[in-house]
Amino acid sequence: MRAPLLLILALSACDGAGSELCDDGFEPLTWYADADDDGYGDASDPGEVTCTPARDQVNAAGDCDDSNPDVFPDAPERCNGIDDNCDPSDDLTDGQVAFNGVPTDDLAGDLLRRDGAATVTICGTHDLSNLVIPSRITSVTFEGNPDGSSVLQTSGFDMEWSTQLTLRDLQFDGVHLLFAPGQERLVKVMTLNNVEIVDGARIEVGFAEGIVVDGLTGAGRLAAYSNELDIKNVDLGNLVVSGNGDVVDCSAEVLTVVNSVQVSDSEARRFLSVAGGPLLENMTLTNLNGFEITPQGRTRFVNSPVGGPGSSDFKISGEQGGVVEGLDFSGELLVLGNGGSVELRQPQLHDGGGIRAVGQGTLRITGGTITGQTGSPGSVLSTSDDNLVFDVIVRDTVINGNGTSGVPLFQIDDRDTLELNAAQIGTGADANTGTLIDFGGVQYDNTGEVSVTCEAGSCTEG
Ligand SMILES: [Ca+2]
Ligand SMILES: [Ca+2]
Ligand SMILES: [Ca+2]
Ligand SMILES: [Ca+2]
Repeated sequence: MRAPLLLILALSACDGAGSELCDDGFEPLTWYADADDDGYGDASDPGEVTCTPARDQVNAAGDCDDSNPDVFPDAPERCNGIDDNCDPSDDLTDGQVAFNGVPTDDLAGDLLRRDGAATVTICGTHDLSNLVIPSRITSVTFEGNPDGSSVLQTSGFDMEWSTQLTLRDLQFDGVHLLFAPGQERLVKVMTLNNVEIVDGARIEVGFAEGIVVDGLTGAGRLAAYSNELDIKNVDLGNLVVSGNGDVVDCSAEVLTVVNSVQVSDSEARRFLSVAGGPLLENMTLTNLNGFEITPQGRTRFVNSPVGGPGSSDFKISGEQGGVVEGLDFSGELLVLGNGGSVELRQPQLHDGGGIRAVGQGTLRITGGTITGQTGSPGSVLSTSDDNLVFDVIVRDTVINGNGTSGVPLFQIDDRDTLELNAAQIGTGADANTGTLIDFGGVQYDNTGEVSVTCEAGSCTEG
């Protein structure tokens, strides 16, 4: 008896008219057009009561800008000159901060009262010196305006402990020391995303498990003491990563630099001194002045040219006994022995350069190509005239001169040794002297394939 009646009710309800029930037994809802797909319908839409809403209709209203998916009721209020949360009374304006998207005059109190993740939005310039970030705040993000107009000033945060600290879209103007003697660590992962560290400012991080830098500029300083560094899009004139020579227990460190440009200034040299072997990929190192690296372990260059215009010198120090792999270099390369050894694997040294080995140590060159004859004192490879012994061992390497008449390919001090093993003299050697080895004023001529050992003023072919 009842089944036919229910069928009739259902059929009549689906026309949306009256207060009758829909197929699912519920009353029809009011639906609003949501053109920007943020889940809130256009505030100006009076709505449609229906059981069968259109694809772009939602049953929440109040979107004050249905063309902007970032604007809707309860959206975080940002420093952007517009009302993000459809509450015109609390727009975030210049000189204000917001806590988790809500403008506040009591940031310290908000942090004390809450736990979990916190986002502090900075509009304009703010001094947040001595802000206390309690340990219940597990993740804190300081974010500004993507246009770079937000400035975070601080003489330091008082962080008890947070698993993550993020700085995003702002200028950092102050000092922040994220480590303290006697404390194991204050932050687990620090992320810098589109941050400018202004001249004179510095961020120093210790005991972080990871540091992620994606978009860093400015003349300030980042000094990091971390187990693992993942650095992207670095453009910083005064970068110090991985310590200043007194890094403790750096053997586990990993440094990855990808798609970065223009690391320059002498301070930047230290970021390559990473024990676990930094990987530098798709990176350009130019304008190097006194840039010096002390490789530890294996430093790898992948599609990352070094030197070129504006570079006055580039030094590799052997004191840690490291390997430099895939160095793509134009300029004069100074290898400082410093009592240790440097190994260049598969180097590509271009015209205009040359290698000068200075001091005491060992230089091994394996594979690759060395071209150029304009380095001091004019040879492709030379050792300094001093009282110290430098051993140079070249294996499976193509050596090209540039054809300058009378300039020996190798200029070796008579205290030093040179071993050429399956090295190949390639193009550009002068017809008369291109394969000449000047050994302490005594010259030896080798033609074609070279397999020769010179030691203490004498060379033997074999
Ligand atoms: Ca909407
Ligand atoms: Ca919207
Ligand atoms: Ca706003
Ligand atoms: Ca608002």
